[in-house]
Amino acid sequence: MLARVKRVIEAMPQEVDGLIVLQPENRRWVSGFTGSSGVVVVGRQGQPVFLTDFRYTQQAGKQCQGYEIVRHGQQLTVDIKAVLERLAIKKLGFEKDYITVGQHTKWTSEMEGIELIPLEDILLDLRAVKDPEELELLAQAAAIADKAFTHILGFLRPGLSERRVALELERHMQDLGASGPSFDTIVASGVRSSMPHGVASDKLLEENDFITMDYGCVYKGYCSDMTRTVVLGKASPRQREIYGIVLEAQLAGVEGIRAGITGKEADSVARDIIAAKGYGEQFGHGLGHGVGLAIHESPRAGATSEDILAVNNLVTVEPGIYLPDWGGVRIEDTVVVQEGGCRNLMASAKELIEIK
Ligand SMILES: [Mn+2]
Repeated sequence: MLARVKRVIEAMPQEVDGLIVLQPENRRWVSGFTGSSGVVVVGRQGQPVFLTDFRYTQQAGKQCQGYEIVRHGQQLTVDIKAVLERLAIKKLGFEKDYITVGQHTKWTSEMEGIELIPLEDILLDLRAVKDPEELELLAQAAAIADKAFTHILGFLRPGLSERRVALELERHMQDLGASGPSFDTIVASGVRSSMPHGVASDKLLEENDFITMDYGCVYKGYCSDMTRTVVLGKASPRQREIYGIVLEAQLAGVEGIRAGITGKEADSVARDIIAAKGYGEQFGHGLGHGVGLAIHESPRAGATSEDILAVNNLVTVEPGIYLPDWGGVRIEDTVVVQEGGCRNLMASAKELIEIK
């Protein structure tokens, strides 16, 4: 993990001489620690320190390679302060969007002599560019989601509840090695498919329903994210029409992804197609988002995003059309940004599938 620590030190703004990291995905990324409690302190010089309590000291010793492990007691702030003094850190950067007011107040009163400096999430930016090891885990997480889709096609039938379908997807992914779903599985059928985030309900699947399944898994800490919409039975002409527009937008969206463009430019490729067919207002969310240790991370691809896509960013491409009281369609892949194009991690078919 010291290669990542080095990247953090390089990215540290001039005004700080050290950084404290508590946000779970940031902490995991920079230290390798998979547990739920611990504090990372990185200075410009010296060995990085991982503070944790009795429950996690053995685990931290194994996982946080290159770190000094400090077992803290009841007075965590006192122990943090001792580490800061040892590393000669006087100006401490912290994750301003993660630390609570309560935490900050406590630090201010208990860490006299330390200047606390709120920072933008520099680790989030670093995490956006995946290394080969991360890309491999993300590809495996994606492959598990793909296999679950193949499985579910043989499982869907009228009379099943959406919740049962969600459970089947999740169970299948866990059978294949996933630790769990990467977010609350969305199974939205019939008119419910017009809700972009219709988490699986007790509604029963009915003949001629659109079924939108948006789901993914966590594999060794890394998330996958995909969406497919299928028809139970035979598609109506209207269902074919709407599906066809979303598919055209999605294919063009994937085709348009490449390093160097902004999130806004990526978004507009798909959005222009949907808008030209008169459904711009019914595509009310962004094209996609980064994926990694967290299900939603940098970069953002949306109508206002100035994020610039870089090689080895992950980004989802997930246009949709949602028509209240009728239904909706979304199709989503997760792709790896490359020079001049992208590599799609998802292999599942996107032509309209009718479940007979
Ligand atoms: Mn997504």
